[in-house]
Amino acid sequence: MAIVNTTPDSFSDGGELFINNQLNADLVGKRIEQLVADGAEIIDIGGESTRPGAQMVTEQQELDRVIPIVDWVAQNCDVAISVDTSSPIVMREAASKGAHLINDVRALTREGALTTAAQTGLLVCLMHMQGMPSTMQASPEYQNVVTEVNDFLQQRVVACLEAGIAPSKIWLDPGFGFGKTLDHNITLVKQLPELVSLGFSVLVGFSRKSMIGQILGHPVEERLIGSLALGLMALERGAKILRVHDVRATRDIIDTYIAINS
Ligand code: YH5
Repeated sequence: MAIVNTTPDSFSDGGELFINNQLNADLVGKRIEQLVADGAEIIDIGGESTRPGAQMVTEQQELDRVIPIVDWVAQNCDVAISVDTSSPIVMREAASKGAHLINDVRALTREGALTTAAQTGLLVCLMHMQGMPSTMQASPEYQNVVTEVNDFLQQRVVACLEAGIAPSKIWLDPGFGFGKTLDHNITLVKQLPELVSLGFSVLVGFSRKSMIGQILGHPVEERLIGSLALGLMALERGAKILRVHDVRATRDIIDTYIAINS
């Protein structure tokens, strides 16, 4: 899964799709064509920055950023489309333009999100987060991070099933860096098989995140190798989808992993 961030303040892929503070359709199109050529199977399009301390975005801003790109990818690329949103309106509009997956870092907890997601019939990725993006890294605390994350996701699965979403359409994600210390993130990697054992496809997102900065002491532009190492460890522990910035290198990791495990 390739990340396409349409927020100008993105810290990890620093507004490269913008000219004069305006999202540029040509740049976005070229970027996505490159991601597909590099071997991406899913394009994850997001219009809200959820990195620690990021600004809130209005629903209209999110629609304006995300929907034209979903529409363009559906018309021009042979790739699955994921929309990174918590907003029912964005979910509905994206579905009408041809999206395949709703990637919600709030696990469909917003008012109306669960019923809307069910109505679209799309795949859903449920992610765990402690707190809200603005404050989540202030002082994350758990009695037992693995059971708390997995129990939360299991509860959201039950809510999805009750709303009429088929189990085959549900993916789970422990939410690396979302209200978690380095210790919490490391424990979640080590014990990923417990989440995998719930029986759903597991997606992980480590790409360039600060847990790699904390392990290696590297700035964001030097975190590729750490991202790949974590990705391979997650595959070994049963993860099925890697959400990444660096598609070509990740494609090589996955293809090598598959060659040994088939
Ligand atoms: C995720 O894990 N993450 S947005 C801070 C960084 C680098 C990257 C430099 N959406 C996830 O990618 N959706 C995001 O520091 C996500 N899983 C799912 N399902 C944060 C992000 C990032 C933040």
